[in-house]
Amino acid sequence: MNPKRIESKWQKKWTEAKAYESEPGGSKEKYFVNCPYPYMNGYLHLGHAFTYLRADMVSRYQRMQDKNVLFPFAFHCTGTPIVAAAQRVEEGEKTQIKALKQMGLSDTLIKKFSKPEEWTKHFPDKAITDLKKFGASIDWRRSFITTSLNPQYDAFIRWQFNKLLAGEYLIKGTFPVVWCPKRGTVVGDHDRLSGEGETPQEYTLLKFKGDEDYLVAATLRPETVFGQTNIWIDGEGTYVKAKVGNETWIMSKEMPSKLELQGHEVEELGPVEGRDLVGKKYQAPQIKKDLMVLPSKFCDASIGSGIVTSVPSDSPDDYQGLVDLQNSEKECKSWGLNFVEVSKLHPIAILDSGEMGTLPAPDLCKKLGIKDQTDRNKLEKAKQDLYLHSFNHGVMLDTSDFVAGKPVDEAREIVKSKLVERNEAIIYYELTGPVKSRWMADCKVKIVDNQWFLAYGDEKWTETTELALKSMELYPSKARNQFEYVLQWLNNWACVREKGLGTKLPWDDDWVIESLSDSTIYMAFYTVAHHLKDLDEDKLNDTLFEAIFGSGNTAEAADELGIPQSDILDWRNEFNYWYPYDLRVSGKDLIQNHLSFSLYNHTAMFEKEMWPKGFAVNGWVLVDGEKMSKSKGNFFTLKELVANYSADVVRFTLCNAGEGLDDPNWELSFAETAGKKLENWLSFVKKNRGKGRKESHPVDDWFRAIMSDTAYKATKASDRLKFRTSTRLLFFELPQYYKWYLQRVGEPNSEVLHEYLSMITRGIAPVVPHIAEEAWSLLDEDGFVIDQQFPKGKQSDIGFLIGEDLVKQTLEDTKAILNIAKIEKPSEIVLITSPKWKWDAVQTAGELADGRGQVKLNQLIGNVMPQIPNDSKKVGAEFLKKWVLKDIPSLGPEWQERYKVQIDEKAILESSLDFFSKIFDCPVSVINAEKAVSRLEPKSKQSAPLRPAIFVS
Ligand code: A2H
Repeated sequence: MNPKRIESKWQKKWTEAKAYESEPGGSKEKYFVNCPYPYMNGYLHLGHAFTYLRADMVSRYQRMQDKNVLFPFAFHCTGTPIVAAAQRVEEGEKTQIKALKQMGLSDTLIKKFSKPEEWTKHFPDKAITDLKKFGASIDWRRSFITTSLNPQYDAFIRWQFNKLLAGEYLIKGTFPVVWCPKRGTVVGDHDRLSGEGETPQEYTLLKFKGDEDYLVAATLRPETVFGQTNIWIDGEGTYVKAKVGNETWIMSKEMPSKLELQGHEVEELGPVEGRDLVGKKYQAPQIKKDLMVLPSKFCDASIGSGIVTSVPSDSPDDYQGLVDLQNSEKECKSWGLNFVEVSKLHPIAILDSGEMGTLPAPDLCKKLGIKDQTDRNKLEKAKQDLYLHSFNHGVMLDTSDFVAGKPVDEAREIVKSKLVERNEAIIYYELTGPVKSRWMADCKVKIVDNQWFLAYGDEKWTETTELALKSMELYPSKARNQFEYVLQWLNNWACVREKGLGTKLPWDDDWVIESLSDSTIYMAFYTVAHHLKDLDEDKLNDTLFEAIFGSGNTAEAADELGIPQSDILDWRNEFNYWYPYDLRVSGKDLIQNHLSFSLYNHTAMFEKEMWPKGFAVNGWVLVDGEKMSKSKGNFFTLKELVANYSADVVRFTLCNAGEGLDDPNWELSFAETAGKKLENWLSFVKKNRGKGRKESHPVDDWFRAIMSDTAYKATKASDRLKFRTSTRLLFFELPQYYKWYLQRVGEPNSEVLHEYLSMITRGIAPVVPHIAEEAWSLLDEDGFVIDQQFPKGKQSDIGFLIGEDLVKQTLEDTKAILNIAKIEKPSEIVLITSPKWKWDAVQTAGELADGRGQVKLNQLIGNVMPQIPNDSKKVGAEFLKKWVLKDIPSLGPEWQERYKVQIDEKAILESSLDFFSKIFDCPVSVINAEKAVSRLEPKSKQSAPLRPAIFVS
């Protein structure tokens, strides 16, 4: 078998048949699935492939559920990555050129890559080829690229932004943003080399008044100013003096440039040694007390202002710093400090942190046994615990003046405003963590004026979006918490940039819409993209888009644009037919931005009936348990994988990699053997098609039931996108049952065999469509397998399935016993089934079991013993003990289910006696334990329901 030949054969046939070109209409239900378009600065890789495969499997599965499915695809080019990379090529930057070389691009081509347009042509073409070879069931007619390089899409985004502006979803203002100082631009999540998710965080910068200058200290907890006892600096560090406005401030060396970016006029005056500040006094804001400057080791001169206000009641660092000094007169002396004065400083209780008390920091430090201020791990933990706890539970005490009695979260805002109002503090921003831009510069916070924002922080808009989320189906459903959290926490989003590819703001040419903001409703664009391709640019305006997607009048639009009204109506109907989309499949990293933004924008742009119906999120692909990365050498492009293994093997391995929110794992060993497994299936089909006996056998019905049950379970799993489970059931477990079936019947029934071949072939078609198509053709069936029904089934009567399990288990047990007893040729086998009282006892145990299936022995004994016949009480007690302590733990969580029906074990085994006799070549009989005569009696005690005792001689 040559898998590549098979794959290209079927791909060609699908294309010729236009199998994936979806048209609206017909009697079938529609199903629209999509996934985030990839960014076009490289080839598609294993990570993309996983998400796209999931979308493709859904698309194929839904099609086999008799739906009219649409699965479109497009390419994202917006933003700075492409421009930045092109510029690096232009500058001849070595790493960038090496990266392109590694992608296999020729030197002549690389030269062309100094133009961004070249990227937007080259990579989409390659991605289409790669995805076609991967067997993706995409309607390629609807593909497009983003940005002004594509006039249709460009006009669509302009329409969106005009409408957002009119609806007041866009606001203009002064906001803190993440900024690249090298390139002079805002840096969105996707413009970063590292630091995705980091944002500006607000601090209150407290001002401490001295004789000639101010010390400034950043705090996250302005409400604690009432408990200030001293000021911390890094005694070994160097600070700077700078003129800020018309005051002189002392601060860290890094701070002046940060203050400048945040709108302050700053002039550096010269260095100040931390050592020279120690012992000086400055007047603290709010409490107006002169506080002493003390040295500390925890205070980092490079973070914030490098100066910290000390609140030992509520800050573990501050408390421990103080204790350390108070424990060492020598240390105090070495800094020239008055030890007695330092010893007099005590924590002041300012707020009640509930169960953590009114002096939580001292209590916590003592409880955790913190050695000194260098005990960082413990201190960090203490800080974290306390910070959250106080915020959620703290209430201000009477010592805290105008906020006494208020909860901490409220007090924080009030104190902050008061201090700022009185010019005792300013608002100041730091990043929550380091961010490196694509231009390899360390980013800072900048306050920008006249910036445009999408008002995701708006309460009303958020409420509507929460409503949309409520009505959605999420896969897996436990992703809901994350979405709810993000909607709560999302703030206004800087949606334009000064640079990069994209669509310009319709009313202000200076701004380009950034990449997470021009990608929120494009799923709607797919529905008509192919119709708009040949339209003149002057017809691409708001009137047209409003008529297709909004409340515009089609007749008026036709008139204005000179387009036949019937065309516009068709397009509008096509949008109405496919929309809303049923499912968007994405990596879980996009929950916090793209997916949530998309939901917001849908509620702003469309009527309720058009809001998305489902999101599916998945983890990030690991390679043999490790993160994929170029430096580790485990980075694979889709192209090379398909070339190495064949599409179906890559699909099969990816499908097997995982299915929930956890990171899926690409196992190389699975990929190595998957081809053989698929090949074996083809050979099996070839060998077995058209075979089988015509007569029926009692066990045929059992196998039919197993097939139906498997199909039922596989459908249930696939409905929830659990294609790994579904494939395991159909491709790995069902064949095990088939093996047993063969063992029982010798030759399979021809209808059963055909159903078996057909079922597995159809069942694996969403995952490995090429092999499935080949197998389908071997079965001489009509049409493509991709257009057939996914196996349908129903949940089988458990009693029926269990009967055969009993036979199978008994066979295995008998073999094991003969093995242990070292009997090669038995002369007799007697199977002894359980007396009724044992069944009754086990069923009672099932009723008493808790959620995890566990049973309390005493309770069971109390319930069951009175019912056990007198002559069996002793055996009964032993049986119950063994059942609870040994059997239940080995049976698994929902063991009770299998004992709900008291099947007639004796009758079932009796009908299989021929089978047993044949295998063991000796007489085999069954009796019930109640009838066991003396020689069998000792053995009979060991019987349990579904596990007959076995006597051999
Ligand atoms: B907090 P983030 Cl009551 N070096 O203020 C070390 N720590 C610094 C610092 C620096 N250069 N600059 C600021 N900080 C401290 C009050 C407070 C603070 C209380 C309780 C907890 C607490 C009084 N000290 O912070 O992780 C400042 O101390 C615990 C989270 O760097 C500031 O708020 O963002 C906090 O760390 C900033 O922490």
